[in-house]
Amino acid sequence: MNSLWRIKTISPSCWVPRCKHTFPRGARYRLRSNGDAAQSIQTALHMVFNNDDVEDVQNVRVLNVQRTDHTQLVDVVSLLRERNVLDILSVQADATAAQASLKESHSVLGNDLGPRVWNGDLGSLPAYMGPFQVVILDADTINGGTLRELLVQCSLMTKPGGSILVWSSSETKYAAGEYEDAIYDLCLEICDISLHVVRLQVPENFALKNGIKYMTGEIVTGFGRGSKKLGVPTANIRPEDVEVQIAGLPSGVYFGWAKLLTSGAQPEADGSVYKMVMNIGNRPTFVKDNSPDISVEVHVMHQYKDDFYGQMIKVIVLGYLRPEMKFENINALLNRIQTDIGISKSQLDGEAWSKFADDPFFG
Ligand code: ADP
Ligand code: RBF
Ligand code: MG
Repeated sequence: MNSLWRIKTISPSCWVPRCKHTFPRGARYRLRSNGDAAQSIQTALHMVFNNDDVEDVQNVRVLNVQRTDHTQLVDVVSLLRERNVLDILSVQADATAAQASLKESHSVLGNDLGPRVWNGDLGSLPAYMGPFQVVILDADTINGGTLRELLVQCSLMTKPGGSILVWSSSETKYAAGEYEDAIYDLCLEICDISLHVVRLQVPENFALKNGIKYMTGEIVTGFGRGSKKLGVPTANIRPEDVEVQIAGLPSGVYFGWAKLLTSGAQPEADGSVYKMVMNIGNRPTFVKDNSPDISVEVHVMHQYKDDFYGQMIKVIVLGYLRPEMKFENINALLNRIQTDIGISKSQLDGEAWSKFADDPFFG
């Protein structure tokens, strides 16, 4: 599938108002840094943007993450604006100075879309500022062991079908194998690799890398950590029942459809098919020392009258959202779970996944 198509399929609800005036086409901005950086950025942009697709490009929301080097910030923004990209958010450590350097080259009036700078680090970027269709990452921002950390954060802020472009001015800073290690449990795929740029992509509709999974298992008691009290009850499936299906899956958060099997069950429970969100893993927020105690927990998006311990549940797992993470506190975890639920709901209502509610697997 080509990049043009991807840009055209941004969900309308994520669109930002279109700017009245367009940036002059073909306008050139003085590039103050060395040519290699500009060339690498151009290569990166070329991987996703098509210059003839101006109307859609104006609706693309871009996140630019780079080191505190104002000259280069101006470069990325200039090259984006040459392609008529208007909605650009830059994240830099020294945001005040960066904003001043941007003002010199691009002025943004009133509510017009234009380059903005976020004052703070990537981790504290409010969710409402995203999600982004394109994330541009300066590889020189990445030090030592933080490639994975940055990619985790970026992947959480990228729309399905969107791209993360990692560029460097000298040569590709990391080998392909290092990217593979960094993203093995992220909702990302390596799509293009060139000497100066790597393009990673969030799969369309968060589709699982190795295809849909069908699972049937008995609901057992969990770890009594009271997820019901927190408003998110999770039916724990006996891990042995789904051992084969979860074998190749990373710990993390999935979504799909679920149905309780009611025949012979006590008490008789609602046997309709409902949306579900599922966590596979060892709950690092609560459990220390990498417990081998893997749980498979399903939150069904329905208010049942009774508990249904001991009953069988069938689930179809369709999409993968994110790896399991260690949160600072329960509130942070609950906030993220609410986001997971929201994304899952809208995905399951979409064309790709809604039909699976009627899958013959559910009988
Ligand atoms: P446990 O630690 O035993 O899993 P929870 O607080 O997670 O306890 O509650 C889970 C139980 O709540 C499930 O096993 C099920 O019987 C019941 N339950 C009621 N409504 C739901 C729901 N919408 N999704 C999942 N489980 C639910
Ligand atoms: N626990 C974690 O420690 N980290 C997570 O990232 C995490 N994500 C979850 C996402 C969803 C949608 C659900 C339902 C649960 C998640 N949990 C996570 C598990 C949570 O800690 C667990 O439900 C409670 O500890 C109760 O067992
Ligand atoms: Mg539970």
